[in-house]
This record gives sequence, C-alpha cells and structure tokens, in this order.
Amino acid sequence: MKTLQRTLTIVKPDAVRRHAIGDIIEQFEKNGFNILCMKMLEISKHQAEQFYAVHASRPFFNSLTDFMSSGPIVALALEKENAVADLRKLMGATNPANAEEGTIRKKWATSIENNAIHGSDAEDTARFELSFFFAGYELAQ
Ligand code: FUP
Repeated sequence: MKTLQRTLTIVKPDAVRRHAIGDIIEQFEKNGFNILCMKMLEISKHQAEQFYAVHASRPFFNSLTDFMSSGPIVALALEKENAVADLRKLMGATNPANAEEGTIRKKWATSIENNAIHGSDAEDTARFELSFFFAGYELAQ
C-alpha cells in the first residue's frame, strides 16, 4: 500500500527575486509531488524567528531571519510517497558548493544563506512547518 507523506517547502526571497518560482515549481511537478496548497506572502522578522526557532542559538540566526523577511516567499504544501526525503534530495545540499548536479540549489542557490529553497527535514518538522503556513481547513483533502 502506498503511504503518502506531506512536506513544507518555501521558495526563498532570493529565488523569488531571480524569477525562479516557475522553474522550481516545475521541478516539484516533474518529480511527482502533488501541490496541495500554495501561497505567496511576506513574513516579518518576528515570524521568521518563530519559524526558525530551532536555530535560535546558531551564529547565522540573525542574518537568516533578516534574509527570510527581506521579500516575498512562496510556501507550498507538497504530497507524495516519501515526500520529506525526496524533496531533500531534489533540493540538494544546504551549501550550494556541495549540491549535486540537477538539484534546485545547484541551479539557483548563490550561497549557504541565499540557497533558494527550504524543505522540512523530518516528518515531525513537516507537521509543525505545514501548520505554520497553512490552516487545517486548507490541508483537509
Ligand atoms: P537546510 O535544512 O538544508 O535548509 O539547512 P539547515 O536546517 O541546516 O539550515 C537552515 C538554513 O539556515 C539554511 F537553509 C541556510 C541557513 N544557514 C546559514 O545561513 N548558514 C549556515 O552555516 C547554515 C545554515
């Protein structure tokens, strides 16, 4: 039996500025992800701090949350079998210098911070992150 899994992805402000939204969403569809919900929005510094709370003690936290609140982003709820791991594979390594050929970060990321895309790193993180951006009624399908 197939077990569908959901994950949260964000097209980050750098990728939106570089007009990469369409290309990145095409990659989701070509790689078998169903798009359940999608919204373009801007988040405040405070909201970025809440989203990335697990990184609060890291040296890059201030810069990361400035960056994530620096312009529009696109948040999507994706679904497929093995969605969390498959999206991580499609994204590529956090640092684009280490990203494999054919990954979204290899194509669009310009630095470890301006790395084009976010994807949940585990099933429990995905639950928190999906509920951060989408209400229950939006995900009820
Ligand atoms: P990832 O899950 O690949 O997005 O990476 P992490 O959860 O380790 O980090 C979250 C975000 O913090 C990254 F997308 C970019 C940023 N970051 C930095 O800016 N500098 C670092 O040294 C590590 C991460």
